[in-house]
Amino acid sequence: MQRFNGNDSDNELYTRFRYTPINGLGYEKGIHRRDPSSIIKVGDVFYIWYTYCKDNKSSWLNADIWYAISNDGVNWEEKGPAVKRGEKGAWDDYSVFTANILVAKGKYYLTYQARTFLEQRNVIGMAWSNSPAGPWTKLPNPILKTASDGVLKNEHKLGFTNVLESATLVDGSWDSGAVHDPGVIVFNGKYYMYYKGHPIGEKMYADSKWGLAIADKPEGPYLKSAFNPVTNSGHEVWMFPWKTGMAAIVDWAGPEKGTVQYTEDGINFEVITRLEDIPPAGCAFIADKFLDLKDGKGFDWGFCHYGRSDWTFLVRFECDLKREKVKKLDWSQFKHYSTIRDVMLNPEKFGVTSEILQGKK
Ligand code: AAL
Repeated sequence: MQRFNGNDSDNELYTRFRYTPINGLGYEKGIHRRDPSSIIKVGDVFYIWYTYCKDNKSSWLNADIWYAISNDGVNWEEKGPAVKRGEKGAWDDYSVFTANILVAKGKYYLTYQARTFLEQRNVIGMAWSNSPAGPWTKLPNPILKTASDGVLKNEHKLGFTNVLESATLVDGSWDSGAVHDPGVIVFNGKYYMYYKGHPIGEKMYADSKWGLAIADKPEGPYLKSAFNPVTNSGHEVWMFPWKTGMAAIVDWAGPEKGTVQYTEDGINFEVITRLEDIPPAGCAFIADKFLDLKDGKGFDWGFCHYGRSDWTFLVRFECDLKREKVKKLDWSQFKHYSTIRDVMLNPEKFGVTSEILQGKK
């Protein structure tokens, strides 16, 4: 009890997640939709951006950034490309993907990953617009790059191969292999871009952490923090204003995976609670994400992706991370309680059918 810091029911950053299909952006053979951005509301219309890819060799390379709109958050209309990859020879000529949105000073900014066909290490690009519906103007140069140390085998010749699957010749620092999942949040009058880094090294896929790069203006320059990495864990980045600071949902990689953390200054993070069944690549409708109010109120719905089917698709979730909202904590709200993922995936292997697993005859 000495290390007991409160009941889950009293912990404002504790929640369970409930999932429902999205009309218009759900499973579709032949198209990957993945890595959704934060959702914004402009007038009466919700907007979301995501990776759109028709290549079944990878769900994020050979891709562009598309967007969709909705009036109710459940029924969505896909509008088409927002930012497309560049001409052959450009630093974004192979893929633009994993976008996030920033709204600042009456303009809209998309931050995203970009790749050429030949260079395995990706960069982060930015495009801006006067309207969430575009047209988007790309900044001429990347706004963030990987650290340049570390050496990959055949680094400039591998073409399609993902950096995370390439052989390492020399280990590099924590964000030498990739700078991923860029997302900007307005904090203390500045633009705090959090991103995920992978090191060049044998275990680069497992050892991701998050970094911070700060700018005075929305379009940068973004300077990497001297305190990087600011987390010791975490895969897809998910930050939101919370009370006077910010909260982070730290998923999937590292000793503090599956936690919600709080930071008062944007640099020092502490674990507040643990969560299960976290939305993969989750992003939410965070109404105050760019307002810098020092009174972050949280959110109660968003999007994520399901990435283990032949074609990746988007899924909606509801949760109880909105301050002062009564939480739904009953175990029936958490359908994965008392389950095992491998059994759910292949029930026949365990001598049952999926109907039996769902409690049906
Ligand atoms: C996601 C994100 C980045 C990676 C890939 C597509 O989980 O972390 O976007 O590059 O997978």
